[in-house]
Amino acid sequence: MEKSSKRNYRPWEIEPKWQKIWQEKKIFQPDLKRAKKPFYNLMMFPYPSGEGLHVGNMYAFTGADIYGRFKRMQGFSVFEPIGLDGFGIHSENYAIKLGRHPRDVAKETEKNFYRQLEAIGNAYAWENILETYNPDYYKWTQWIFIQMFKHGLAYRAKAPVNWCPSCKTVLADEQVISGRCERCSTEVEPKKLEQWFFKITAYAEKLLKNLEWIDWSERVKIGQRNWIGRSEGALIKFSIFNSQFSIETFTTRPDTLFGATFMVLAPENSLVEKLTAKKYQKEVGGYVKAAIKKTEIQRIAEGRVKTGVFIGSYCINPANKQKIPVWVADYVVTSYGTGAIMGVPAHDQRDFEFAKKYNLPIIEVISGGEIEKQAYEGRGKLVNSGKYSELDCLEGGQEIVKDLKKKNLAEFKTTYKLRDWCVSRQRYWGPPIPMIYCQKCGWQPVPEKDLPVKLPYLSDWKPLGTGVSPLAQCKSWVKVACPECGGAARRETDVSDTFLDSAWYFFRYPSTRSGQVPFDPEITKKWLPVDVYIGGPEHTVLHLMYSRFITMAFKDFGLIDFEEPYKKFFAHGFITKDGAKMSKSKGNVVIPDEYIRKFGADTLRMYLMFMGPFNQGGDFTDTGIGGIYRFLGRVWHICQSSQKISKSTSSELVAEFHRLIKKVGEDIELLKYNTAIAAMMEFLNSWSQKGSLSKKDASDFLKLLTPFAPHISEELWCEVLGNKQSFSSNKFSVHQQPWPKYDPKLIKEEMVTIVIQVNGKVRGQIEISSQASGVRRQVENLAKKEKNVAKYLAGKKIKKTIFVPGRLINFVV
Ligand code: ANZ
Ligand code: ZN
Repeated sequence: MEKSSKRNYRPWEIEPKWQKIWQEKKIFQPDLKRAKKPFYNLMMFPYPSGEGLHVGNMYAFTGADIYGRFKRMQGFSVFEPIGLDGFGIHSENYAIKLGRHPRDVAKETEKNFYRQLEAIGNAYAWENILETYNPDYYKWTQWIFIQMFKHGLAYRAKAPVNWCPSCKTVLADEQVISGRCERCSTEVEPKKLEQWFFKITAYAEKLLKNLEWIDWSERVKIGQRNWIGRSEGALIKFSIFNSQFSIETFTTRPDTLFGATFMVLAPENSLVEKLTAKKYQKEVGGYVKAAIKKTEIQRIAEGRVKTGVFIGSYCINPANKQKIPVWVADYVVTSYGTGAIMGVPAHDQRDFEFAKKYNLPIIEVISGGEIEKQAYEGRGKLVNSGKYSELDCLEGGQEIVKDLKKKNLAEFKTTYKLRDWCVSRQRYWGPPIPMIYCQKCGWQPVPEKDLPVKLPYLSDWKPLGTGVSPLAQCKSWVKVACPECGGAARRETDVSDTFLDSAWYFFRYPSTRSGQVPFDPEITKKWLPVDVYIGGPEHTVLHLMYSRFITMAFKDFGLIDFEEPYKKFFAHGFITKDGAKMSKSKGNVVIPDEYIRKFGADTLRMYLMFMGPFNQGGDFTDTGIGGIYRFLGRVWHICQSSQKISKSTSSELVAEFHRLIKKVGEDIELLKYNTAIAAMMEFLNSWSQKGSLSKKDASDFLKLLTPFAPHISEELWCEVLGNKQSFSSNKFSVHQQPWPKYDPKLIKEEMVTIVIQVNGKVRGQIEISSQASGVRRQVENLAKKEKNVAKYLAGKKIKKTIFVPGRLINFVV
C-alpha cells in the first residue's frame, strides 16, 4: 500500500537544488592538469540570439551531454565545456533589428544564454566558459591571423567575391547557399573587391586524404569530398589561328579531344578582349557586361538555357589540326580550371545544348551511346580519333596527353573546386584584422605585444554598404604608426569572418586560464584532439572544413603534433515542429523555459531524446511530453515503495534486468537514445507487475537513468534509496558512480524450437532466441536457409507462408 508519508515528484524543487550542489561541489569540473583518463566531449559552439535557445538547440546539447555523462560513469574524466559564439554578422544583424548596439545586446544575450543552460542541467565545466567577443579571446583570434600571414597562408587579393546587398558584406563561397546568403537568404551579387584570403587550397589534398581515416558520419564526409571537388585531368593548349596567343583549357576528358568542335572562354577571361575581332566587339562587349553581373552559382545552374557569342577568332585543335571557332559563354566560369573549355558536344551535355542552339558540329568520338538527343557522357571505345581509335577511352586519353606532352602542348593536372577562404568582412561586430598598411613598407602585422587590437566602441556601427567597414569612420583609430618604419600608416578596417572565431575555440576551452598563450601546450597534449564532437550536419562544409584547416596549419607551425581536430564527429538530426525545421525565421520555435517550468528539465531532456533516433531528430508535440512525465513519476513512486524494493531481486526480473543494463549501455554508445529509453520503460512495466528489485539493483536502475534524467536520478539515488555518503566525501553523487555491469551468464537468451513445414509436411527445425521467434521476417529467413528445407524450396516459387509465432512456419509452394 502507498504510504502517505511518500513525497510527490516535484522537479521544480529538486532540479535547482541539485544544480546548485553540483556547481558548488564542482563535480563536473575535471582537473585539467592532472586528470588520468581525459575525455573531451564537445558540442558545437552555439551562436544564440537574444531571444535565447529553442528546444532545437537544447536537443543538440542534451544529446551530447548524455554521452558525456555516460563516459564519466565509465571512469573517464570528462571535460564538457560550453561558450558563446557571439561575434559576427548573425549577432550584428540581430542588433540591427532591435536598433541597439551589438555590445549591449551581447551582454543580455549572454546572461539569458547561461541561465537557460543552467536550467537544462548539463554537466558543463563552468570554469572554462568563453565568449568570442571577449578581448581575452579575440586577442588570440588576431594572433592566429598574424601567424597565418607570417607563414604565407594569408594574402590580399582583388577578386570577384560574393556580395550580400542586405548584409552589406562579402561572403565566402561556403556561405552562399543556392545563390543566396546563408544568413539572410538574400540573393548574392558578384563584386570585385580587395580582400584578405586564407590559403585553404594549400591543404586541399590533406583535407581530402584524411577523410579516409577519421571516424565521422559518412554523409558529412561525402559533403566535404564534394566541396573539395578533386578532378584529375589535363591542361591542353590550343593555339590561335594567325596569332601569337594560345588558350589553355582544363579537361577531365582528354580522350574526347578529337570531338572538340569549338572553344569557349569565360566572360571574365582576359583573352576575350585580346581575341575578339573588330566587327564582333560591340556584341561581345555587351554580352560580357551582362554576364559578369550574374554570380557563378546562377550561371552554372543546371537546366539554364545556354547563351554565348562567337568572338571572331579560331584556334587549332592540336589533335587533328582542325580550325575551330572561339566563343564566349557564361556557363564557363572564371574561377575553375583555366576559365576556358574545349567544347565537346557529343560527350558533354552543356556543350551539347550549346552546339544544338548555335548549330555547331557534333562529332562522336566515344562509342556506346546514342547522341541524337543528348550527349553520351559514359565510357567506351574511341572512334573518329585517328591512331587512337579502337583504344579504350581511359587508355586513349592517357596516350593523347602523353603524346601532346612531348610537344609541350599538354600536361596532366589535378584541380580542386575548393577556393581560398575569403576572411575579411566589411562590418563592425568582429575582431579587427590585425594588419597595418604603410605606403612605404606595405602590409605589416600588428606587433604581437600590441594585441589585442581592441574593437573601438562606435555609435555609428551599422554597415555602410560601400564596401568599407564602419571602422573606417573612426579616424583616430585608423591612424597608427608603421611597426616597421614608424611612419604614418593606417589600420586595416575590415574585421575577420565569424567562422575564424569558431575555427579554433576548442583549443581555447581547456586553456581559458592561460593568459600568455592561446593554448597551453601541456594541457593541449592531454585533452586534444577532441574525443567526440556532436553537432549539426549543416556545418559539413563551413565550420568543420575551416577548423580542420586551422588545425593542420597549427601542426605545420609546430604548435601541436596532430592534424585532425576531432577524432569522432557525430551529426545529429533536427527537431521539427508541425513538420518544418524549427527556426526563428519560420516562426515555429518552441522555447524550452515553459516546459522546464511545467514538467522539469529531466522530462524535457528525455522527451527530446525519445522523439526518434538522435541522428534523425523528430517532431515536437506537446502530447508526447506527458508520457515521459508520467514515466518519471512512476520511477519516483516505485523507488519509494516498500513492496517494490526488497532484500533481493525477484527471480522473474533478474535476467531482464541484466539484459537492460547491456542494452542501455550499448545503445548510448551508439547514441541510440530513444531505444535505450524505450527499454527502460518496458523494464519499469515488468518491475511494477512482476516483482521487486534489491536496493542495489534499484540503485543500478537509477544509474542507467542518470545520463538522461540526471536530477531525479540523483535525488532518488542519494536521498530516497539512501546511497549518499556525506557531501564531504568527494564521491557523493550518482554521477560519480561507476556504470553498472551485467552478468553475461544471466542474460543468456532462452531458445525455442520452430518447426518448419513445406506444404504442410515437416521438413526441418531451427533453434532461435525466444525474442526473435515471434518476428516473422527473422524466422522466415533462417527457415529458408535450413539445409533440408532449402532442398524442398529450390527452384520453387513460394505462394504463401503461414507463420505461428514462436512455434511453426509453413511454406506453401
Ligand atoms: C572537355 C570535356 C569533354 C569535358 C567531355 C567534360 C566531358 P569536373 O569534373 O567538375 O572537374 N570545365 C573546365 N573548366 C571549366 C570552367 N571554368 N567552367 C565550366 N566548365 C569547365 O569538370 C571538368 C570539366 O568541366 C572539364 O572537362 C570541362 O569540360 C569543364 F566529354 O572538357 B570537360
Ligand atoms: Zn612603414
